Amino acid sequence: MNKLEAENIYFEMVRGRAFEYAAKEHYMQGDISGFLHLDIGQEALSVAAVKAFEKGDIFSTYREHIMAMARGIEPSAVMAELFGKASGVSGGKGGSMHLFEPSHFFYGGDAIVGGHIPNAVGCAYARKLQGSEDGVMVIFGDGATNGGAFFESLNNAATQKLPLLFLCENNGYAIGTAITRAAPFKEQVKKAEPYMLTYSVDGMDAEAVYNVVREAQTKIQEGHGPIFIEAFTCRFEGHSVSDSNAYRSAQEMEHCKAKDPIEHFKAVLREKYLLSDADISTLEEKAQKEVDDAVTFAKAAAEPEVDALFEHVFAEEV
Ligand SMILES: Cc1ncc(C[n+]2csc(CCOP(=O)(O)OP(=O)(O)O)c2C)c(N)n1
Repeated sequence: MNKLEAENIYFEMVRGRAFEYAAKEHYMQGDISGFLHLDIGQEALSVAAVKAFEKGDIFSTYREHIMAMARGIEPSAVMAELFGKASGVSGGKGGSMHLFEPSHFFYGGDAIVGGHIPNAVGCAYARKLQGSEDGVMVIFGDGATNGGAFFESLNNAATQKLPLLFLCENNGYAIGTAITRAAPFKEQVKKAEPYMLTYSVDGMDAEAVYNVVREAQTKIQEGHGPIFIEAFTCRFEGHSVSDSNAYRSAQEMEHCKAKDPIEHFKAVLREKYLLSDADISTLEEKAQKEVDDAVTFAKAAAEPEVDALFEHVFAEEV
């Protein structure tokens, strides 16, 4: 990655974290309802993977606000969606877990854990038939790899040699269940090894994530077929805002927070890309301003019209 890309990734990671804290605050104040899954601690993966997967379609997990913004969806449109407003990215009818924007090739969030993985297989199959070389990336948590749909998807993608990148965000937990209690081993990459080329990466290291995703997309564009990446991450908050996170010890949380991806990447910016403290502060202030503006926009935005309930219920005829 070059200096400009590194600056942009840092900016988006910081903006993502500020966005998540603002969303949490407004959830507590009752401005946001429904589910709210925060991505604090996992920003390196959410930003760097999406930035590295430059072209092509992205199917994301429901922990997706930062990924949607990294794809180019405006923070105001994401925040307005959380507030349930008509100018939200899904018209205020999707909420936190359903940020869809086909014009950005972003098909985000599925309330059924792993339910989006077969959808990505279908999309990759369609893209292959259409002769597109860009590829499809599907992002999911470690918990999703225990479902049958995941194994069927691996099998289909490998058999059909589909242009599909499976990206597993292994934060060690599915709600409060440690992965080691739900699967026989910690590394979910082992499940994909018999089917396809696999990589493991430190998901708290933005540069490492960027490089491995970029390498995988290049291979996919060259006709290599499907690839699986497992990125090890750590979420700093509970599963959702209503989860008290009581199942993790103070010691475990301390260990987790010591790997803060923003602090880690800030050091990279200083040492490798020679950014000064003033340069870094400028990026941080700009990020906070964008989030403040997004909240102001979302608060003032209009509610959806009642008639909007009847839109997007059935597919339009093609
Ligand atoms: C098929 C299905 N089973 C169970 C649930 C309830 N559920 C919602 S989120 C979740 C945990 C998912 O964990 P993971 O895939 O690791 O993602 P993470 O929350 O860690 O990002 C579960 C079990 C669901 N929504 N769908």
